[in-house]
Amino acid sequence: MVHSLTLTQLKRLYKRIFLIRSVEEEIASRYSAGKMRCPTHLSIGQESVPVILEEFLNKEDYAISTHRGHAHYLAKGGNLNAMIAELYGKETGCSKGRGGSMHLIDLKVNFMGTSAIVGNSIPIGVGLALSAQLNLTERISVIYLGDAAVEEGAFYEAANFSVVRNLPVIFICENNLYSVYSNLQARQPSNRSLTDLALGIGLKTFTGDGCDIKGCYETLKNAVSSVRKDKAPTFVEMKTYRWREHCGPNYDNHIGYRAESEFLKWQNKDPLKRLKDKILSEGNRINDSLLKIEKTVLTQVNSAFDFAEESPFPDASTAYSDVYARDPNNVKDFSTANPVTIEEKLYHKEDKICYI
Ligand SMILES: Cc1ncc(C[n+]2csc(CCOP(=O)(O)OP(=O)(O)O)c2C)c(N)n1
Ligand SMILES: [Mg+2]
Repeated sequence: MVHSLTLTQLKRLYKRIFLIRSVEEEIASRYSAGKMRCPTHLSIGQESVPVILEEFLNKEDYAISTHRGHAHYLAKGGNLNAMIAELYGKETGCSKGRGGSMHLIDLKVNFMGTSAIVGNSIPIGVGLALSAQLNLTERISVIYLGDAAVEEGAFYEAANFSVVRNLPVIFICENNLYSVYSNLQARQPSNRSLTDLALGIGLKTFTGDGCDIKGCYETLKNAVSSVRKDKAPTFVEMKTYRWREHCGPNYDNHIGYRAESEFLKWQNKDPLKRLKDKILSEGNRINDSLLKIEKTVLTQVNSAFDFAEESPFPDASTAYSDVYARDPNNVKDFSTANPVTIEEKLYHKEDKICYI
């Protein structure tokens, strides 16, 4: 035993955090090749919260997330190959190549989607909690959000509704201190925390350090129990830090919106490294078993990239399937040799074709 976690549990957590870290490091190293054409928000440094939370979730529970959602999707059990293929815009992607990094979904594991619009997934997650309650299920709904999403009107409306209706919802706020380049200090009064705001709405609240594996485990365990057993809509503020730029694969401390010393302070608290050190302190022979875990994971990651690279792009004739809006003046039907607008095609051929 290390703290209250068994060695088996620690190794399981390590494998899953290592997987997410490796996937995102690989995205970062391959990004400049230009094959992943979507904007990509990495959460390197922030991975432990969703992985530890997953220890207390069931497959039936819902989860919904944000523009920075790779870790949330993978922690919930989202298909890795389909995620990487999505970043490559391929037909085998989880959104059939139409969504990219910010639109991940895997309904098989009740990962209900991610969105580029800050705060947008919050009311949807509360709606999922309402459906769970109305259908008399034991499901809970997990809503991942960033610190900036707490500043959106949608948060207040949805959080208030969840309190009024006592919904089985848990707001997991990953407070990484920044909204793009703006520190919280520039956005909130110094004497008010995000947890205070949530408390004021009537949510049950918890605060924790996302880099402290044991503390994070205890906090999330209690928070999930508060939703599941005490039936209280709950808000968890987890302090964390993104290592790389807001959007893209690079480090950007040199541009001046945050200090290198701040970055180093957080990097020194790397949850993956701390976890590895804890496991290694358990005995001499453990190093081999960690190496084995790492090798298996890296094979899995490489094969996901191979899968994505080898997958076909969606056929041009399907360009208007599964989309909700189009500009009729600018829409071409690529299924014909000489593309015409859909309106022209309908006019000329009187086909009954539904493109939207
Ligand atoms: C409604 C809306 N406003 C602004 C933006 C531009 N934007 C994209 S991400 C982001 C910052 C979000 O910060 P936070 O919620 O803390 O998440 P983080 O990026 O730190 O993970 C902003 C302002 C947007 N996408 N949607
Ligand atoms: Mg943030």
